[in-house]
This record gives sequence, C-alpha cells and structure tokens, in this order.
Amino acid sequence: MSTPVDHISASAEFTAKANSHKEGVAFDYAQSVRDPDAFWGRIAERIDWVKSPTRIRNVNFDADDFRIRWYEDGELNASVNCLDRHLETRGDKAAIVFEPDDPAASAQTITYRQLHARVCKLANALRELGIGKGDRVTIYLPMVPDAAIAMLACARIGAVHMVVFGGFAPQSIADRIADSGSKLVVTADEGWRGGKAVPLKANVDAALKLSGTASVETVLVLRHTGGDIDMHSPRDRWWHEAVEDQPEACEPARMNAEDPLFILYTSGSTGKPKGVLHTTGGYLVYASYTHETVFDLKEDDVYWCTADVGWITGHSYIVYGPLANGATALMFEGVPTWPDASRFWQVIDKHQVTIFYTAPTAIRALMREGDAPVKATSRKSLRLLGSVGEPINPEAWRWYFDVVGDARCPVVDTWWQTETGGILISPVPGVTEMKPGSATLPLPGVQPALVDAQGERLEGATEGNLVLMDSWPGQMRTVYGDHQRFIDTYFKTYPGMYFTGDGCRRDEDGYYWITGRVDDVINVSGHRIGTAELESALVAHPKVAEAAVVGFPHDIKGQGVYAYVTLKQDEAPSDGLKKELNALVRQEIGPIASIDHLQWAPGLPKTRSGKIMRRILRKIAENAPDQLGDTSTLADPTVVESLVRERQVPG
Ligand code: 6R9
Repeated sequence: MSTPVDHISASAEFTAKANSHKEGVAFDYAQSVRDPDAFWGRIAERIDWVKSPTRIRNVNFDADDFRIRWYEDGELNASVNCLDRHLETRGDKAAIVFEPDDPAASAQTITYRQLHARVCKLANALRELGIGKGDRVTIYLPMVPDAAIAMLACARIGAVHMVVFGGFAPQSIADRIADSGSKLVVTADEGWRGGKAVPLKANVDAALKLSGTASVETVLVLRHTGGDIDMHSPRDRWWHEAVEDQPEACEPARMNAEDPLFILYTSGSTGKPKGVLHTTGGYLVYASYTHETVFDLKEDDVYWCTADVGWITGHSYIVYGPLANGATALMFEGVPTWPDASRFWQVIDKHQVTIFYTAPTAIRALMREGDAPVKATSRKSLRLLGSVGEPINPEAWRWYFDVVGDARCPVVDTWWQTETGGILISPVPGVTEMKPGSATLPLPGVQPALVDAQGERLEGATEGNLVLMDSWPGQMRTVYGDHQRFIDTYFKTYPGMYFTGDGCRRDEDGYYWITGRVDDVINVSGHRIGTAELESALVAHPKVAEAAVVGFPHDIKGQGVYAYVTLKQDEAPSDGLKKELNALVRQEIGPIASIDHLQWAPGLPKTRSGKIMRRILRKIAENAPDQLGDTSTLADPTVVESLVRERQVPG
C-alpha cells in the first residue's frame, strides 16, 4: 500500500496523451461561464442537427418568469446522432459488446451497422403498433443490448421512453405506467442475475392488473431466457415476430430540441416518485460532451459502465453519451460477485476494457473480498477509472486507484443526478489534480455554489447546501405532468437557484466534497429511495399505526434503511411480523428497498405540533445518542429515552 497523500496527479504517460492537452481543446472555465452562449453554442456543434440552433439558451430560474430552454429552434433526431452519422466511418466498429450473466455463455458484438438495422426494424414495428411522436413507452428489460435498441427505437420515431429498473416490483411498475400514461410496454420473458432468473414478464402481467394501467394496449416481449411465461392475446406480442418483416431502414422523426426524449422516475423527499423529463437537444449535447471530456474518450477505447440502463447513469453513459460519440460500450447482464468476486476484472481482461465506470458500493463490496481476486487478473488494458452514485470514501478510492488501477489510472469521481442529465462536478483527467474522496471541480459551464439554511451564499472554504446558480443544457425540464412540482421542489427552497438536495464542503483549493443528501432521501447502494415511499409501504400493513424511516451509515451500501414502527393498540411485535413488513416493502417497491433494521417504537419523537423529529431518529439509528441536539421541542421526552434504550444494533 502506498502512503495516503492528499493530491494525486495523473501519470505523465496519461497526461501526455490526454485529450485535454490536444491542441485546440483548452479548458477555459472562466471563459465558459463568462459567455455561456458562446461556449454552449460551440459545444452544440458536436451534434448533427437537421436544423442548427440559432438561439442557444433561454433560461430564468425565478419562479414568476420561469423557463429552461436550450437550442430551442434547433431540430435533430437523437437516434440518428447515435447511429446513422457513424455508418460511413464506423459502420463495422463495435457499438455494443454484450457480456452475459453466465461466463460460459458467449459474448456478442454488435457493430454500428447492425445496431442501426436492429433499431430501425424495431422502430418500424413500434410505428406499426400505433406508436408515434410523443407517445410514452415503458421499457422493463434486463441489461441486454435490446434495452439500448428499444430506447433508440423510441427516439427514432419521437416516442418518449420511460425505463423502469428490473429490480422494481409490480406496484412500482404500475405507478410509473399510470403516471406516464404509457401505451406500450417492452419487456422480456425473464432476465438473468447471478445465475437466477428474474420474472420480468410475470411482473408486468401483475402490474397491468393494478389500477391506472389501462392506457397500455400492447406488451412487446423479448425472448431472452426462453423461460415459461403467459402470453395474453391480443395484448402480448413477441418482439422477434414483430420485427421479422420490417425493413432495415426507418425514416427518423424530426424533433425539436425541446421535444421530450425520455422520462425517468426518481425518488424525492415527499410523496410519489417524480417523472424527471429530459428533452432532446440539450440532453444529447450534454451527455456526449461530458462523456468525451470526463472519460478522455479515444477512438479505440473499450468503455464499460456497470450501471443498469434503468438508472440515469445507464441512459447518459451507456446509451446516449457513448453512442453519440461513436464509442464501443460494453453491456454486462451479471453482478460483480458471481460466480466469484473476480468477475469484473475477468470481464475487463476478456474484452480489453480501457475505461471502467462503477459505483462506490461495488468497490467497497469487492474491497472486502481482499486483493487476491483482483491480482489474479491482468487489467493492463485499463487506463481510466470512474465512480458515481454516492460519496466514495477515501479508503475505497485508494483501493480502487492502487489495487484495481495499479496506481496507473486516474480516478474520476463524478457527481451528478438524474435531474442534471450528466456529470456536473468531476476531475478532467490529465488536467485536474485528484484528491481521494472529492469530486473536485465543476466542469466547464457549470456554476455550483454553497448556501446556508437562509440561502445566503457562502464563500471560501466552508460547508453548506449545494446549489447551481445557472443552467446547463442537460438539466431536466419538468416533472412529467406536474410542472409546478418541478418549480416547488428545486427552485423554491433558495429562490433563483437550483437546489440539489445535497450537502457539501468546499476546501481551501475550491474542491467540492459531497457529504450526502440533506433531505429525506436515502442513498442505498447508489439507489435513491424516498423515506416517504418506505413509510407509506409500512403503514399499508393493517397492524401498523405509524412508521418513520431514516438512513444510517452502512459499510458496503453507504446507507442502510432503519425503520421505526409503531403498532396499533393490542398488536404485539414479533419476528414473524418483522418478516411480513419487510416482505411488504419489497413487494410494494422492490428488492432494492429492503429494511436493514426495524425497531419497534412504542411512540415516535414528535414536536408539540405533531411533526416527527427525524433528526433525532437519525442520531439514534447512527448510535449517537449523545448528539441528539436540542430536544426541548419534544412533546414527550420519554419516547426518546426508550428508543435509545431499545435501539437495534446494526451489524
Ligand atoms: C448519477 C446519480 C443522485 C444523488 C446525488 C448525490 C449522490 C451521485 C455522487 C454522489 C457523492 C458522487 N451522488 N454521485 N454523491 N459523490 N460522485 O447517481 O443520480 O440516482 O439521481 O442520485 O446521488 O447525493 O444527489 P441519482
């Protein structure tokens, strides 16, 4: 182990070849924020427009005259940018390399020409099934190339895709279908994860029995595992039959830059998940620009992002960014620890991966397995490592850098959100000095700031709430179907600024250190879960009177779920009931939302006005009863004493 140091530079070898040192690629941050129109106008030229935009930005964060529009008179098609424009120069280049869950199953390579043909065939089939511009299409697929194909086929005909992560349960699928009003669902018979089949079609069947899903006319089913499923005629159609006779060309829809490209649901601090809406022009410009800049992309790179396409990271940095850039992207259906903890590194060697982008939770889980599974592989092909999804602790950062990257590869710790569409704070490798645990500095054109609880801007080395003072092209445009909620959620806390929901420290070098969510969102293994969603699942049980959920520090997951449950009078706690409640949460939300610790609470700490004091519950869950802070507003202080006494011991 090398000794920890604060500042780490990319190696001379990396720096010498870094894109950022090529002639003409100056990273003039000051210039980018001084004249954003000039800067973003120039960046937009990387995309093929049917009609080039003449108006670059039209933005106002003030609630009474609110607007976010980028490139608003431009016209383009996202799928053309990801496919057609590469055919001449990259037709035979691998667009997607697919590594299946089972290491014994053969990998597949899809060239840009083949991908173009498959997207066109599916786009034609979707049109024939009555899908057109503006229609919403739900995609619930495993991590297979067909997921990218389905997204691009929607983009080709101007349909708005809404991908649901395969780990979500029928109720969550149904809620999203209902909110988006999807006409068609694309799914597969089953998916594979660590040798186990995931019943995707059965989940869709169950979802479509739930209320609010009547908008769905067609379910298109990919045959993937060959597992036994029910097909309901005429609603259900096989994908392979639908595309069989379709031509390999498809006239792309001409889209305005501000036409919706996709909706992706994410958890917020209140109520049901929000449909984050991204539009076509700005999103594509931003995803492709940041993908090339942050990952120092070169023509011959083999780029692997381990995220699922069900999350924003999969949208921006498996599908749209890499394919718009003509890169080779690896898609992996499996999990990091199956058949063993060496799988990631074996896949890297097998496909000669050069850029690897994963999440801290995976890094910590693999770090726990020791160095041997890593050292058993070569990893010589690697030249850059990335991290996303939650704060990476310096210890995990060092292990990633020293052991996985053999101290050769810069690590880019990339901070961003579903709402931001692409990376906002990250090192530019070869330019930005790294500090383990810090996402470092804003990318060109991005203006973060820290504010106190009153919204006063804080200067210098300090800690506060992270806001963005101005827009960037990849910013979300609205909450689908509820524009007021968009404004209220992000622009009301601190008027005139976009509030991220994250807390952050800035050091004496101006480096940003994200400390985590300051709202009621828990980040479990990089998955955002609103405490309100968990609580409403718990109180749905007939024996539960009240529930409060908080996060607590977890070695592997970053944060774990800690639930306090008050039972109705005459109901008795039992281990059986605990299991029932956990099963209920998994059934309502999905397996990603398991409860780590459940404490029976005779009562919850409340203010005299009846507000649950979560701050106190968080401290009890963290096992820091000496840091409860001001408890003078508690209606009944004895409640807290008993909770502290009865605390569950995580671990
Ligand atoms: C891309 C993505 C967003 C939340 C965000 C923050 C946390 C993401 C991070 C990070 C520290 C990083 N987060 N990247 N925290 N360092 N490099 O993850 O989007 O699922 O919407 O989550 O994740 O708390 O607010 P999303």
